[in-house]
Amino acid sequence: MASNCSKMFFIIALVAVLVIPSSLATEFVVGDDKGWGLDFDSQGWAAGKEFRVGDKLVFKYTPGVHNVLRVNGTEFQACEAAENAVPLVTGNDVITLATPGRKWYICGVARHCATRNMKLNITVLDQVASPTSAPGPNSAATGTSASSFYAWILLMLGIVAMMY
Ligand SMILES: *[C@@H]1O[C@H](CO)[C@@H](O)[C@H](O)[C@H]1NC(C)=O
Ligand SMILES: *[C@@H]1O[C@H](CO)[C@@H](O)[C@H](O)[C@H]1NC(C)=O
Ligand SMILES: [Cu+2]
Repeated sequence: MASNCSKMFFIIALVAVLVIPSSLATEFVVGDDKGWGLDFDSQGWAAGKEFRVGDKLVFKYTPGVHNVLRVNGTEFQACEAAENAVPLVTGNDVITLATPGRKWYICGVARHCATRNMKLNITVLDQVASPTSAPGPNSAATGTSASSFYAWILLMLGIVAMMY
């Protein structure tokens, strides 16, 4: 028969399973308190930060004054996006870093990129493996996040099972 105690553990386990994977992702506010603005110190801001798949970049600025364009390396160097590129314009633009590799962002308003350094390039790394995830025979480098997630579920289910 389920006691109050085991019910409590079940709830704790559920919360852990739901909360822990998302807490591994980091949200980076570009420019921190200053936000995304003129004379952006790209190198300074990015220095010492580790960007990983699943993390988010938040570009904060006054709408209409700036915008955010995702560009490639060539466009970044030239400070010019493709003709059909659609800028993010809300002033609170959230970009989820979905794939590893180099990423480039510029402001497309006036000549903010070319003359006021409104450009940001980062390198996104693979998701970090959780120390609780035991590497299984089928675990690939890209599968570490999913397997640590399932390891947590198994662990929590095990705890719940022991309570009954
Ligand atoms: C970047 O995008 C442009 C189109 O705007 C394309 O012509 C160019 O080949 C791309 N460069 C790279 C390195 O992907
Ligand atoms: C950003 O671009 C500069 C110059 O192109 C390069 O030296 C730097 O390594 C890049 N940074 C990242 C994080 O890719
Ligand atoms: Cu701008």
